Amino acid sequence: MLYPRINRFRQVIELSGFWDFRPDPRNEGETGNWGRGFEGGEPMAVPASWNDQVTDLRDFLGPAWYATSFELPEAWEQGRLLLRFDSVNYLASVWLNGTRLGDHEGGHLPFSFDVTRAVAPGGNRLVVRVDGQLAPDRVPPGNVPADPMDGFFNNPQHPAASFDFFPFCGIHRPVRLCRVPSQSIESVEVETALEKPGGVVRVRVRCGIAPSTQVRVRLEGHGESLATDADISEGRASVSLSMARPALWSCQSPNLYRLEVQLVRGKDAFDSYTLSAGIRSIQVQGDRLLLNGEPVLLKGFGRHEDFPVTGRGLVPAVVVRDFDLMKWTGANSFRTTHYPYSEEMMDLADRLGYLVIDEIPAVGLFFSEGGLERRKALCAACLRDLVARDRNHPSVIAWSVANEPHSRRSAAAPFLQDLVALARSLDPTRLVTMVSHVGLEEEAFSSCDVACLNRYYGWYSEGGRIEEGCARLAAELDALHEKFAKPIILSEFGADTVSGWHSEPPEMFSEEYQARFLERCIQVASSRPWVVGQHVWNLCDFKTGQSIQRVGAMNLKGVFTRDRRPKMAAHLLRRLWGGR
Ligand code: GCB
Repeated sequence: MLYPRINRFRQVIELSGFWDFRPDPRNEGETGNWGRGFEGGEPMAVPASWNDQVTDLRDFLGPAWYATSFELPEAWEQGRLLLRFDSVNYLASVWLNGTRLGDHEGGHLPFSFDVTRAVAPGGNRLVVRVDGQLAPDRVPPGNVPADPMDGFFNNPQHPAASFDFFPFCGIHRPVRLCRVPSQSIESVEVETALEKPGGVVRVRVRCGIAPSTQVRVRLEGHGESLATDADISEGRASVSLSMARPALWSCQSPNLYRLEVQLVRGKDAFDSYTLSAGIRSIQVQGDRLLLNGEPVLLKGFGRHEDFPVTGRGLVPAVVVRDFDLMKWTGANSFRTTHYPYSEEMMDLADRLGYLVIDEIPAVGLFFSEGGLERRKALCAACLRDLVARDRNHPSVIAWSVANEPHSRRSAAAPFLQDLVALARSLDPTRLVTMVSHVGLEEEAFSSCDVACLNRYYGWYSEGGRIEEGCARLAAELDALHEKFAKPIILSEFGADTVSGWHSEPPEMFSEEYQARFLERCIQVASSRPWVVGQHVWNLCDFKTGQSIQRVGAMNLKGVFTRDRRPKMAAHLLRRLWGGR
């Protein structure tokens, strides 16, 4: 689904602002026809989570109703109108002027409705029902029955998520009304490759079929200006553009070209879509990870879309701030733990030269109960939508199909292997991985390009004994490498740390302990050339549910606090990674 753009053929109205909001704890709204409109709404900011805006709603996960109204500009009565939601967590049902447009399941990916006929020339009333409750048959799941095989995961928390972040709910990213030509560009897929004698950019376009139309593709930048036309057959066209000496995209030089796709009839264009294209290659060769043919080490973080008051809502300033903090530490990479991030964040990753492991919201997957087929179908749908959304980003180097699935059950390996195979078939140009906490027992590692391992020896085990923890980490990394014979990313390691708490010698929860812990883990990883990535958990402290594991309902493993102030460990990383 194309990200909305404004140009001479395409217009966008953003519907962000204060919407009317009404919780529906007794689930009366559907039978009471609240889709037509409802009384008694209170103001609620969109985009943002509702949980931290209003005291009484902190643990309320829905259902709840949002409503807003808008008038259509006169000039918009021509063309096709799409209503696009960038992210609503978790289940969204949408009505326009009393007509139910449809539903969408899944919290972090965009969906849209064609509202050309539903929209009225005068006033319009848009109503959205959001249900973010936790249930075993959702992805990610919640309220999962305890399983003796899962040890750590049986720690109850409130709300009962089976993942370690607060289950924020609401309309989390912008809602936009988009006007496109009645026959328009529907999708653009860009693939780049380094082939002798230079670089190739392949572009596939899908569009509404318009008679005697051609697709024109123009690539500009870095002293090049290439253009080519292609015929459309059954709504599809593809072109290849070659360059002898392309300006490659890399972390140090995130060179981007401007790629414009037009639909042309005769001499006249009637639709246009522009995006940035970066030419780079990514591959695994033996034990090494190669970017543009050169070994690369991923230095960076897991992160969360999480900020005070706005919860999981998109705050563009926080996106900029987080890139600034990462740059300051010298990081060049992150994983979208544990769900797809905003499209705005992915755009900045392209511009700023970050290498991204892009993850579907398959966190806390379990395999002991019924409902496996439904969970798998939801994961597959997320993967399809994520690849469709993010495949044009040069920053994305790998797809991650799961984080810490409860893989000790026999149903896990085939489930995960099928997802890995699906990712590969959707996009053969990138790496595919999954993130494990069972290590040597993770059978699905054998089908991945890179094995991602989360480890907290010296924290959840070997507490207070960093050296013992690191010895165990070293031994396990060696065994894993021996068994799977592929590069490994240490995809999480970290220690909860109360900002301002000090102790020497270092004790758990002190800034000294976190700094020592991270330094030693990084030494273990760095002394093994086949450990091609070190992602610290976490960039910033973030909100979780309540449990005895989480002081003040916070995961405090950030090297920055939730309001983005550095702990000692941030300064350490900056020294180790050569930050600015
Ligand atoms: C993990 C999870 C992450 C948690 C982290 C922790 O392994 O992947 O979601 O937040 O551990 O801090 O326990």
